[in-house]
Amino acid sequence: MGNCMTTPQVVDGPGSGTDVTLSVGGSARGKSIAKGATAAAAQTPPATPPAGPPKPDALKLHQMKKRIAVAAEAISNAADIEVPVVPKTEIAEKLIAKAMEGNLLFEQLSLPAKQAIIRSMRPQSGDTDASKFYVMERGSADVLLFNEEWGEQRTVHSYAPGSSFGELALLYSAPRAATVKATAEGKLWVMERTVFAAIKRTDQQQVAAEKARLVEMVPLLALLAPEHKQVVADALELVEFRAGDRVFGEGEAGDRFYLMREGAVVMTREGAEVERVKEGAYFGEKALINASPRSATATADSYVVCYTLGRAAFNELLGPIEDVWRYETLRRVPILLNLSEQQLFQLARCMANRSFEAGEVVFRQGEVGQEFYVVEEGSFSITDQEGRELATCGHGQCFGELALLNKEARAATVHASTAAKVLACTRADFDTHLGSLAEIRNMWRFEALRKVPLLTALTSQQRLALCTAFETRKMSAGQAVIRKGEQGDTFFILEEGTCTVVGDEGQELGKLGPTAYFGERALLRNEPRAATVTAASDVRLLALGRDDFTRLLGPLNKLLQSQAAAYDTPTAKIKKTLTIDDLQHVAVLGSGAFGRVTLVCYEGKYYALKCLSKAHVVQTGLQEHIKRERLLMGEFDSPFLVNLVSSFQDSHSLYMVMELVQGGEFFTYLQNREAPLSEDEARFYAACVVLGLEYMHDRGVAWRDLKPENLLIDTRGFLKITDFGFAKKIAPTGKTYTLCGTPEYLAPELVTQSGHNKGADWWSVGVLIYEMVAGYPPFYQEDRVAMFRAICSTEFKMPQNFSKELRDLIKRLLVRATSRRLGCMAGGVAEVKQHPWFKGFDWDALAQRKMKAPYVPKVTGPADSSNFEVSQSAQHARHNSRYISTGAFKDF
Ligand code: ISQ
Repeated sequence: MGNCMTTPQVVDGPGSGTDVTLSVGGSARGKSIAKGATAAAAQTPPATPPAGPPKPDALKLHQMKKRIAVAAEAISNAADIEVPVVPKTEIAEKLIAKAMEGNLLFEQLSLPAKQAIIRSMRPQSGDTDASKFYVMERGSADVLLFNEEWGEQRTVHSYAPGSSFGELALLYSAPRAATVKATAEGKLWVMERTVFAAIKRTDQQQVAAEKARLVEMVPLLALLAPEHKQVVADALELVEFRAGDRVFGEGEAGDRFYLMREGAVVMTREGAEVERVKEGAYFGEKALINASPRSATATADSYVVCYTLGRAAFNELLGPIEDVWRYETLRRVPILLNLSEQQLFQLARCMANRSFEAGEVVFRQGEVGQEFYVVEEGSFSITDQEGRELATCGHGQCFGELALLNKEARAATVHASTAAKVLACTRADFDTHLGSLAEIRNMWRFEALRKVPLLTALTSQQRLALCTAFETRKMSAGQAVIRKGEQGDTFFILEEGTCTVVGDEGQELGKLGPTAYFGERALLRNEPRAATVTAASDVRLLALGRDDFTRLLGPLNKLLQSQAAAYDTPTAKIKKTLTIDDLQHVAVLGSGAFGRVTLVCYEGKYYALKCLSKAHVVQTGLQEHIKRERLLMGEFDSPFLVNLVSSFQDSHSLYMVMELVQGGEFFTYLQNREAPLSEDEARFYAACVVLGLEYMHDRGVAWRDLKPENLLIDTRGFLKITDFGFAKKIAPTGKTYTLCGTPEYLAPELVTQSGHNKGADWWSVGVLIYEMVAGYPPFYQEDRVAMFRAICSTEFKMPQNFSKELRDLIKRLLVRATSRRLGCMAGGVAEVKQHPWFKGFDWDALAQRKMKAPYVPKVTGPADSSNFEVSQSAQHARHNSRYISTGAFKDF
């Protein structure tokens, strides 16, 4: 909605800011800019910004225009982009290198990547455009800016040899808001966005792969889970040494370890060389365990580049390495599978080290079990009464685990078959630190059930009863869970993996992800199965038989019947393939460059119809975004997201029929208020967003476009997330690189394009909460480059009126390092929900929508569109650009 039905715009629209960009059309020709010519884009902030940094007063939301999203062109394969090599003088190379120094965009690049950029820059020729970055070698130019207040164009800055401008253009296509006019004959070097992006992407990927490879080599880290190795790799810092530099000295307390990227380091003991550590090797790793003295002196034998990580940083990220090892062992123990990462760490900390001699008995059959063991080293033999070996148990395996669940007698005897070490934990220890395992397993299931939309109306008591009745079933990819026409007697909830709903001809009707449920209709209505559901991956299901279903959900039969009947309500999918002629137009709800959103009527029910011009989508290269949006919306089903009901297309347009949300845009609501929100009000809205994000993140999807413009208020005052044009599934250890989002809300890792994931959404939550209570966003600067700099250096002022808890929450969300950002660490969304600012907030009541919203919009009937403000011109806007079919939307 920010961009109207905000299909993202690659080209930033006018009025979206005051980026200083080049006016094209001057007489710049050849390799030089002639005196008097107007030339290149100037997004670089003038040394003294003309209007000075805006005062918060000037930023009140109610004076703010809707902010438009930006997106860089996605590069599917950076290797396909040709990177030119343009010969230049040494002077020119040095000048370009100097101009790049201290520039945000080049900061994180490796030396070879910087050199590739310098080599690829070519002399400016012909007209300039907005997708380039320029370095001036000779000449001078003025930056001219028109400002409505001045009523004229003024020179706000001048460029001299060595000046650079246009770096914003390297991020995304920016608007032209100022003119650069040459004042003396000159020469410019130019860099194109796609070339820059290709060099940067290749560099980031190479660096990431190199770090991952190096981390993989260190035996101390071998046990870490892939996501923890990724955390370590991300935290590695680059350091350089000149030949002869001492890295550390013998006897010094070790505080960090090193991974060699380039060069060689010599290790000496009492002056004598003991080892040479070369490229690809590592040293000093014992420092990760403790500060024991270095056993040798390390000296750079040549120019050395290496990655390093300190123990303190490691501990801050993952905790002491010994606990991490224990954790890694524990997470492979089947009985503990359902414990959260936090609980496993807690358990790791409370387990004791025990050693056994070869032949020593750990426990005998018939004894009452008190302890549970995880093998660290050596092996154990499990034997029956007759001394027959039933099994053996080695590294990472456990035995005696039933002692954690009940006080039964041991069923076998266990003795050490070699000298062995174990981690041991008694039930009493376990109960003291974590509570009863049986209860924890139920609690975990309880939490899982809380997320099942069908069950939100159940009381906690009822849900708890369900937990014990569910039985876990595992199925392999390809197996049918239920078959159409069969008499069903089981209700399923998908815990892990994906299932496919299959039609009569074997065609895919839809995908189901974790928390999706199926099979209840056959039980409620005593009908045969209405569809076939197959496991699309290996899945874990919770199964509830007919008796338990009737017993436990029987009292709720009426409610379940009506929820099942909700399949026939406005959020239920429309089965028939619609055409635009099936829908009756009622009103326009929003409009933008791509098309518009209208209120429509179909068979007496009202919907929001988003209509996108195919020509526009193709012109702006956003086909993939739109297809992804359609696909993800089709999979989503949450009260905190706008749900998709149907989609179709014709020769001109793509259509998405959505549930109608009538309370208007949250942005409009904020704008029309006299004052910003109170913290209580903001907490309610933030919580709605947190639940919406939790739903998406649980499915591996990062949203990437949080802002008030993309939040709608429903008739009861709850927020719903709309616009999933930037939403993307990202693998748990994966990252994605293309910049997209709304400048004010971009996380630093998006600005620097250093790879991001769903952690970027938690940064945006920080921006949103700040903006709701302050009335303006934290990093806002008229000058975008200055704003991006402020974002990357997390420079913002905390308003006086923010409570202590709010300050703390914002400080923990607006953290540059994702590994230390709230929501991104081990505890995930729970870290946000449990923050003191949310103390006492009833998350359950909100999830069940049993809470009173601070504001309930006036809605007079199902066709009322009055909460949407649409200009006259938007009412009549037409989006009829011709589109010649290329098959680009065949899967829409
Ligand atoms: C109203 N209801 C649902 C979705 C919408 C998207 C854009 C504008 C209005 C809407």
